[in-house]
Order: sequence, then structure tokens, then C-alpha cells
Amino acid sequence: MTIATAPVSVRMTLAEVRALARRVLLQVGLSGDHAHAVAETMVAGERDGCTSHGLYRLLVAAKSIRAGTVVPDAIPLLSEPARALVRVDGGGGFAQLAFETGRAMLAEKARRYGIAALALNHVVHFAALWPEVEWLADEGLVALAFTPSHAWVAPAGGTQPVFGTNPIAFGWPRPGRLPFVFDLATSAVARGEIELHRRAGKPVPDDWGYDAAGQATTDAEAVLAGAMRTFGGHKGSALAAMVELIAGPLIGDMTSAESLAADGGAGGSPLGGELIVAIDPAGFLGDQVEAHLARAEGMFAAIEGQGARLPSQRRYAARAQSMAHGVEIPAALLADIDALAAG
Ligand code: NDP
Ligand code: PYC
Repeated sequence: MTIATAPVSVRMTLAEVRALARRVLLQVGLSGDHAHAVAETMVAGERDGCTSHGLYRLLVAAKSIRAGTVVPDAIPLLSEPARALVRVDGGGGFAQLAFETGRAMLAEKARRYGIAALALNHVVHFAALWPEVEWLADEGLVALAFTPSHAWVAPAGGTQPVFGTNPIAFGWPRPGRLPFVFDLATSAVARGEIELHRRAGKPVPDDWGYDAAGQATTDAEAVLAGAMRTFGGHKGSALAAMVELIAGPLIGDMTSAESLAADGGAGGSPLGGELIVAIDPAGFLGDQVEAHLARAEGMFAAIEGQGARLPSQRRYAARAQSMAHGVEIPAALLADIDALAAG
């Protein structure tokens, strides 16, 4: 006798992932243009094998919407504080639509002035940053992006949260190739990864964080209630502080501690700002751009030539697989998403 077992995961095409994300986001109350923009980043997360920022984020987005910590139909407002600066006030809505609103002007100003910066203000952020720097690198621009989050991470040498998981992303255009992109949390790991361990009932490595008493622990739940660690000790700590400063006070927005305080225990995603800088290589190089970008290829070849991989190589390989064969979504996650849409 064969005993039927429930599937552990379900294979879906990217079109199905997109349709599911849009439908659920609309069902939980997001306006059409936000649902469209937010769904695209979730599809990109699943497509590129970044599951901590894929469909799992439907649960996270719904939590913010239901807690009332995000404005579901906010209309982003575009302005030009100075010649090479762009600002989008997100009006308390999700950051994705704010970025879509400002990115073309950012690229245009970077080409006109050589360098330009975009501040997203008053946005709710739960997404990965690489789609943004990759978009700019596809436009031929060098790009940097930074955002604080909630105060979850202890500074090196301490055990009490001060910083957010504060990602830094970088994009570099490579003529005729997919861009060089990295995107890393300045914490030992993204918080989403610890949440996935908690959901799976799996222990975390003991150097990811501390429990509320400041002791190292392998209990994911205890780290979420205590403090995460920075990556690379004092170096990650300094970078996390830099992100707080340049994507917080410098653009007139909140630090991670202020964001967590503003949340008031509602459990919503971080509220605050994001800074995106775009640089046109032609600004310094003029008609020598091609020659100098070709020299950069020499560095990439030296990395890959010894068997090391480039950041994003894993992502691009996952992308090719997903586009050809779809993605595996955990059945438990789909059940939680169904419950979300129903309730
Ligand atoms: P990872 O540590 O998984 O990866 C960080 C970077 O390093 C990636 O670009 C990755 O490329 C690259 N990389 C990993 N392993 C290698 C290797 N062996 N050789 C070369 N490069 C490598 O990511 P994190 O956990 O730090 O962050 C995950 C995501 O979480 C990010 O997208 C980030 O934006 C997001 N996040 C968002 C926050 C927010 O507030 N909105 C807060 C914190 C994180 P590859 O992808 O190809 O593996
Ligand atoms: O995974 O740390 C994280 C995170 C915070 C906000 C969005 N993602």
C-alpha cells in the first residue's frame, strides 16, 4: 500500500508567482500601482533564489498593511531639492513605487551632471536593494544604495540593538554582460534569513546573534527577540553606522532606532528613508569610457580565473534556471499565503 504524502513544495512559473503576488497584495488592501511595483520585487526575489525577499514577503507586507503602519494607497511625490538631487516623498507607502517614481529622473541627472542622488523619504521598506542598483547599472550607471531598517543589530562590542540590518548595494555596468552587483546586509545575515530558520524550526549558527540577556544563542526566536550581530565585527559595525547616517539624518529621515520607536510594537516593516547614488562613468572618462570599463573586466577575470565567484553570479545562475523551469515554493508558505488571502 502506498501512503500519499503532502508535497513539500510546489513548482510555479514566474508568471504564476507574479499573478499570486499581485492578487494577494490587492486582496490585503494595497492599491493597484503599489501592488504592481511590490509584486515585481517579490518575483525578482524568487526568480533569483533570494527566498528571504521573495513570496515570503507577502506575509510581511500584509502584516504592515493590517497593522496600519503603511499607507496602502500613498501617492509618491517627486521633487528636485537641488540640481543633482531628486527626492521622492513616499507618503508612508512601500518604497518600491517611490523608487519607480524617481529612478528615471535620477538617471537623467546622473548623465547630465556626472553624479546624482535620489532620496526616498517616508517609505516603508522590506525589500532587497539589488533590483534598484541593477536597474541603474543596466542604464550604464554605477550605483550605490543604502537604507536603515529597525534597530535589531548590536554594535560590535555590545549586545543591545542600535542599528538596522542596513544593507549596502552596489552596481557596476559591464558592456555586453549582466552587471556586477552586490547587495549585503551589514548584519551577519539578513533578518529575513533568521525568520526563515524560525519558520523551519532550524537552529541558527551561534555567531548570528544574542538572546535578550546578551548571550550567544542558536535559537532563532531568541535572536529575533534579542540582538543580531554585525558582519565582520567592528568593520560591519562602522558600515552600519554609516548607513544610519547617510540614509537617515543626512536625508532628513529616521534612524533604525527611531523607526522601531515609531512602529510602537505594531510589528510593521521599517519606516524611513533610502539613499541611492548614481554616477555616470562618462563624467570622469569622457570618450575614454570604453577603454576604462574594459580594464575593469581585467579585475573580474582575475577573480574568476582562480575559481572564485563574483557576487550575483549565483543570482544570475538561479535566474536562468527559474526562467527556464520555474521555481519551487514551499507548500507551507503557500498555505500561509492562502490563509492570508482568505482572512
Ligand atoms: P548574502 O550574505 O546572501 O549575500 C551578500 C552578497 O554577497 C550578495 O551580493 C551575494 O551574491 C554575495 N556573495 C555571497 N556569497 C558569495 C561568495 N561566496 N562569493 C562572492 N560573492 C558572494 O546576503 P545578505 O544576507 O547580506 O542580504 C540578503 C538580502 O537582504 C539583500 O538583498 C538585502 O538588500 C536584503 N536586506 C534588506 C533590508 C532592508 O532594510 N530593506 C535589510 C537587510 C537586508 P549572490 O546573491 O549571487 O549570492
Ligand atoms: O531581512 O533584514 C532583513 C530586512 C529588513 C527589512 C527588509 N529586510
